[in-house]
Amino acid sequence: MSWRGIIEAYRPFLPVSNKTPVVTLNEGNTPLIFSPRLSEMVGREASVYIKYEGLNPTGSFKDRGMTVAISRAIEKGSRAVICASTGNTSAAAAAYAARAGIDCFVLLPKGKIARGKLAQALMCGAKVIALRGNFDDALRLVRDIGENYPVAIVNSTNQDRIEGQKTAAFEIVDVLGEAPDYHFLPVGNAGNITAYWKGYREWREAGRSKKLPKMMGFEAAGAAPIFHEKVIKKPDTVATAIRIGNPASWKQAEMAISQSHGLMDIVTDDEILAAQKWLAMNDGIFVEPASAASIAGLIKCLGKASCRKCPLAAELRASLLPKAVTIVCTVTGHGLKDPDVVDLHHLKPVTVWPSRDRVIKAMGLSL
Ligand code: AN7
Repeated sequence: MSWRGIIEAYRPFLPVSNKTPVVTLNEGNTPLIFSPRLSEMVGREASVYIKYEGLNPTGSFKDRGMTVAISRAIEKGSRAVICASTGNTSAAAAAYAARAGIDCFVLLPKGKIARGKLAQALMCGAKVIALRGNFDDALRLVRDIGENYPVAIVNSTNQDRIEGQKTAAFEIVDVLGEAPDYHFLPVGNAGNITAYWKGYREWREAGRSKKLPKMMGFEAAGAAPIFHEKVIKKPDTVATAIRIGNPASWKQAEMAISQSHGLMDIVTDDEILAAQKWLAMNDGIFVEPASAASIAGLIKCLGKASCRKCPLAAELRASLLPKAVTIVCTVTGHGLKDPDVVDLHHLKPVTVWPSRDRVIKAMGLSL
């Protein structure tokens, strides 16, 4: 039977009943792609897999949570939803709200949303309000408005979002037949790392796996409140999706890290861009900058010395790594979301007149 979205696939584990009207775009069931080169970089028969969440219907992992959040909002009689967003949540909310035939309001930091995401929200009919402020201002206002007006909040402060997003962990265990040893994720509002940890624990309780992964979260260096243990007033990073200074799921993320004996660390914009380029050039997987934070994090850990608190680096140093270590890196959003980033990589086409000789020369071949 064809795939009908995460609610139909994992219904007993989600907060839905037979009465819930399912609003779906057939999200989920995204590929888990083996990366030969990353595996080789880790060494010792390691297997590194990329969970490619950019292949969801709106191009990010947000669709998993949004199918549950919008379905439940409709069930409760909501006729409008609202979210604060660095872009991807707004694209998903707009799409699922359009599908459900309800209004969608999104509050965004002006000028800090990747072009593709803004286009998606506008095209799907959301009322887009650009704030002269940052994401944290937007979330504060959304919480206030959601409490005082008849609009349902679909940020990850809404538990239905976390419930939907945990299904990515289910899928990984179902494909591998066991949980990985390490799971690398970018961290912004910290909803996703919370959701994965919940998913891994529930799937183990359901008897689908024996172990739990160490959760490895990576914030952008200029927007790293959890790492620095303080609110960042003016977060800044090239990875606009994770430009967040006061994450909603802060405490839950700290729990996931400590319970799993994992790590919360930072990656610089240069490391993020280098990892984004590396993944595109070596694995053919083009992701948006924020998504590359998980890959940058893995590469940082492999640099051993630089990552003192890192359990993976420690295992590598001490040669303790189980021989066939399994690592999953989630890449959260598609590269097409943020096409302008190509300029930061100084990549552009070669322009020539349409003659055979010019083209042959441009190809680098001899005439
Ligand atoms: C590509 O869209 O917060 O730690 O408003 O778009 O669960 O927040 C996006 C976050 C990682 C971080 N990668 O996930 C939003 C928003 C991408 C993202 C994250 C986001 P969380």
